[in-house]
Amino acid sequence: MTSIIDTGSIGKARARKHVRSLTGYFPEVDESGKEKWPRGDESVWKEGLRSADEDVSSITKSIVHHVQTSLSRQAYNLDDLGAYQATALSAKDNMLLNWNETQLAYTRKQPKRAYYLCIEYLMGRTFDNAILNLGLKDQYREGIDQLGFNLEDLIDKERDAALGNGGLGRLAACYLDSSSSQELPVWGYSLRYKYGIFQQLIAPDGSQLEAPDPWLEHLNPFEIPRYDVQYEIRFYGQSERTTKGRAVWSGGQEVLAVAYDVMIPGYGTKNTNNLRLWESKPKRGFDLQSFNAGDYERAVEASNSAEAITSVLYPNDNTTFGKELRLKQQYFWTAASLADIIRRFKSLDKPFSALPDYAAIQLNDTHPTLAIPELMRILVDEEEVPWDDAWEIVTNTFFFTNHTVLPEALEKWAVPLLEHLLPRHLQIIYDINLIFVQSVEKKFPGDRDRLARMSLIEEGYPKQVRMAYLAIIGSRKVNGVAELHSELLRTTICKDFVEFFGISKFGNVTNGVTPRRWLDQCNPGLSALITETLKIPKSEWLKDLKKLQGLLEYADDPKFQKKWAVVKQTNKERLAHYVETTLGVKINTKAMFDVQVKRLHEYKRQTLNIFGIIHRYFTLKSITPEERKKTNPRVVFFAGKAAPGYYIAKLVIKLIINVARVINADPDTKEYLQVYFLPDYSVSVAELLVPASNISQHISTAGTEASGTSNMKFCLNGGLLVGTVDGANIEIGEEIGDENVFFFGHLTPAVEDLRYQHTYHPVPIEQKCPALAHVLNEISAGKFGEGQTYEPLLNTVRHHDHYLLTEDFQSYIDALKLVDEAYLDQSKWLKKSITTCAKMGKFSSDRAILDYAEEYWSIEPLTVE
Ligand code: NBG
Repeated sequence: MTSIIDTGSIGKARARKHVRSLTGYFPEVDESGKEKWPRGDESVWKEGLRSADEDVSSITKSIVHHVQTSLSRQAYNLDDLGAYQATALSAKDNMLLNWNETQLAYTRKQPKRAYYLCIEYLMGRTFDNAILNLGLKDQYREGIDQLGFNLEDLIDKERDAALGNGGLGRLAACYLDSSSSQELPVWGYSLRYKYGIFQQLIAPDGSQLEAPDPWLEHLNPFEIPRYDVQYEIRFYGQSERTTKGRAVWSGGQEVLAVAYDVMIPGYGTKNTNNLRLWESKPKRGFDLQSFNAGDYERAVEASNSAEAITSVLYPNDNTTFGKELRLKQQYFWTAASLADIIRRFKSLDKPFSALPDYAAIQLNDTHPTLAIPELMRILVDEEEVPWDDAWEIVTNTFFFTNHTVLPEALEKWAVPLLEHLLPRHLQIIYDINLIFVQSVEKKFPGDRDRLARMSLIEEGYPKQVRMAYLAIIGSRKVNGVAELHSELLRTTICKDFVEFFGISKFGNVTNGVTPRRWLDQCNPGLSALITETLKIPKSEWLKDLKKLQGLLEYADDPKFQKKWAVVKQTNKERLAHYVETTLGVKINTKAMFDVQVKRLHEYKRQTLNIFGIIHRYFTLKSITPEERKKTNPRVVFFAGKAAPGYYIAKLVIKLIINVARVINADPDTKEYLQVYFLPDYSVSVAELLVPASNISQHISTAGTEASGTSNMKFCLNGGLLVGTVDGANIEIGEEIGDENVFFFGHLTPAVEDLRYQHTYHPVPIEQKCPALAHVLNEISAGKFGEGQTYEPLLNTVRHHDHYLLTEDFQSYIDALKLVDEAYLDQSKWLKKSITTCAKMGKFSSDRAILDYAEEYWSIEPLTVE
């Protein structure tokens, strides 16, 4: 076989063949100013254009059409999965119309846009949300029914898009939903991981096992591959300085970033934003020379290493890893996103100084911080903008949100690693740093400690780059995610920077959650009851959540309370059914449902909960059967994943499962206390758990949980909150009244001192907290399986007790006592539950995204007609 190779084209991205601006068309106008039709006969084109399927019969036609064409199947061989796929494709067709119009409107009107850079988006399922936001859920239900399927069964066939670990990624997903719903021009940028967060399996001994999550195994109906949107991304190589602060970066490895777009439909509007995910591809399929020389392995090596970049999501939450591949992911994603943003900006034909008027780039946590030196590189090296002007542009374009104060989550990258992988960026970081520390010296002459504290480079072996500091100095504004957290930032991590820049640079935007998914979709019964009670259309309160306050006047009404209780009971039964079909156990739905679901982490203190359960178990065992009958039966649910390398967190899972095994089997107590660990927690499992809780637990050591967002979801669904005075719990308490929350534990200002005492003046646990000591001793003694297994976990509490379990245990037990008492008076309880839901208006992600839009990004809504 012979072929002619154009050597000039090797390694070059192929030119796009069609004439468009990628996000819509720029129409030409004739002399009179009238828009010209780009080509062909306008009327023929227009006749061919598709319109939305809004009635049942066009919806069914579209579904059948997809069965026949896209899937090449027939009614004879169509299972639920196929029916789901065809239906999802038909919903996608509808969304696409709005998506196209939205992108066209953005291109034409050229508003300032915001770009939300987040390395994780925990989207969950899309189909249900799509038909809800399109306002076509009823029509789809009926159409599917006519075709002989059931909507809920089809919804169940969709796999979660689990491109995130926990709160950070789910928040990003809620914000996209709200940006479309509030008609704000926002795009998300992230990575298209081939494998999302691992699937969690539980071994018979209670150990967590991890399996890959090949979520793209089947067709993904909701993404649009954009093979025509590609950028070349460089790694390694050499950077040679030239003049005027510039350099030439060459050599190394080049890979391609290919775009996949995910449509984000707004609720009750045509506005449909975009989430652009990058996939890595080798620049050349494989090395032809090695292939011809018979070295096939070598030939595919380059291709494998390029594809590895976007193959897996790192399964760590609130911890950093320092691995080269992770740094590669971060650079690959930020470089591709910036190239895309800059290309779009350049098509406007404005000077670079205008970039901040057209683009606000949100750095969500430190993961995209490399965007700062990358934009400097583009402006200085490629566009020849003078350094100082470039820095002015950069510091007016970026915004930075910090999501944690945990030291183990604050990213630092080793200088030698950066130097190897991104030599030009390290030079730029050093240059930024020099100018910065010189200005610090000017403001605080001779304060060398301060210079060392504020430098972007941390001394040590090796030296490290402090990414949070780079994000702070390279951004226009910085914020935390709840009042307490933002205040902690200002007084700890950012203290020196507040003194340098002034307080106005450091704000707060309390997190929020989308009420579409987290109330209407997951709790249709409650949503219907609210609509019927408020006597306004659902679309009104779902977009203006403060309207829930209208429920307050019914909080005491016994008839309303009864309806409220029926909804909760139905949700509990729905959850029990799920548990029965997945775990094969029957659950007492008359008992109080108590839920703690979140990533397994020592600071979140699932330990406090399981130790509390053991304590309760011993107490139940110690009383007479008669006395037991007077207690409040409780079913406790846990769910959550542990990072695969997080040994202590995995031991906690094992302990929970083995404690559950003993307690659930004890004939004396099993009517009064049951414990379940639901494996493989996900957005979809949360959608079942959240509406079913009577209480939920958010019990982190004070000052450690930046915000928490599941607390908001549970409260929005009328579940009461047991919590520490931490993160967003505090603001929830302020909104709904402390009398409706079960708060306990030490407050943030006490924590530092307590830790000091633990280190320098330790008191034995037997003395400090006898009840907890008893629990730990029983675990050691083998009450819940081989005691030795748990020693490393128990020792974290016995020695040092960094997360202060010994300090908070007694008040935790007391708080749960109050919960039991309160639950006995159902009418009062229901009033609390209704009040809680009614006062959750503040915690809508619509409010949060509007805060960002107005106070940070300066972008405005643009309604797509
Ligand atoms: C998490 C915090 C949560 C917070 C979410 C969303 C990280 C780094 N941070 O408390 O731990 O709710 O971010 O802001 O994942």
